[in-house]
Amino acid sequence: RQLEADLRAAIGSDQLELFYQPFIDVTRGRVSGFEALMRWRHPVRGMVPPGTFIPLAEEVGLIDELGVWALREACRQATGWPGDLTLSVNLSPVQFRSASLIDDIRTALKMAGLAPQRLQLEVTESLFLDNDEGTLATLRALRALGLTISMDDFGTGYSSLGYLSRFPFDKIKIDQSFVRAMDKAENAAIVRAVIGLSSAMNMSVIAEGVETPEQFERLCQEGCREMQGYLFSRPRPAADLARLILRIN
Ligand code: G
Ligand code: G
Ligand code: MN
Ligand code: NA
Repeated sequence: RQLEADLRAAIGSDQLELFYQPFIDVTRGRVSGFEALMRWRHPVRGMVPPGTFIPLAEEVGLIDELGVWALREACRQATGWPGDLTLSVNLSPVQFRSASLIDDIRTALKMAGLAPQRLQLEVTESLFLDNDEGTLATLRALRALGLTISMDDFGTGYSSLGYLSRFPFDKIKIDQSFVRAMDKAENAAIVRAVIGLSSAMNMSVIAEGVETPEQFERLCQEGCREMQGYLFSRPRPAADLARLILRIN
């Protein structure tokens, strides 16, 4: 309860901050965009991880407010980046039940003056547990705004592959659990299959959680052209991004 009250108070205060982790276009060796990741510096508890406060926000009905804050803040910051870089923002499945989601996103883009084409939204497979037409309609409406949608943590959810044919995602993010264990033949086979599937369905693909040169090499051999992970950079505060772009690009 106390944490809930604290979170309520933290929204819009300087306790909440967005960190950013780059996507790397490995064929060109350049940063192609950044994923926004929330951080909460609690005045007493210190850093509270998003794995703790996002489920809490979902549970107590604060996720919409938190999500709107993150969208606006991220769009505002992204207008200061080179114009060819994508901004990727995570969306909770709970936000899809909000009647104002589409408006919230349109407003965030407009307030910041960010072109919709530069925004990517990351959704997870749990979105399809509800499996209703409403989810598909919302995804289509979001895409009609001009932004792109990626399937985050791909391969870890409960859903069937059916939703991939019912909704055309722009990008698949291969979950880090497969990348981490790619030295096992079965996992390498999964990664290969996902890359093949995405190519056959005209979706792009990115590997998450790339930590070692060996994983990088293997993924290159499998034809993976975009990657994200500690090998390139951990999530960093917004103030560090200019230096990070200079270091990599
Ligand atoms: O890097 P990390 O510890 O930041 O993220 C942990 C989890 O929290 C990930 O599953 C990530 O998708 C989620 N997360 C981080 N920031 C956000 C956000 O702004 N919105 C939502 N819905 N999830 C986020
Ligand atoms: O669920 P989502 O993919 O949005 O969450 C991304 C999470 O993965 C964040 O917590 C981020 O800090 C973490 N992450 C990003 N790159 C790496 C990596 O190379 N290794 C590990 N272990 N975690 C990573
Ligand atoms: Mn993500
Ligand atoms: Na992920």
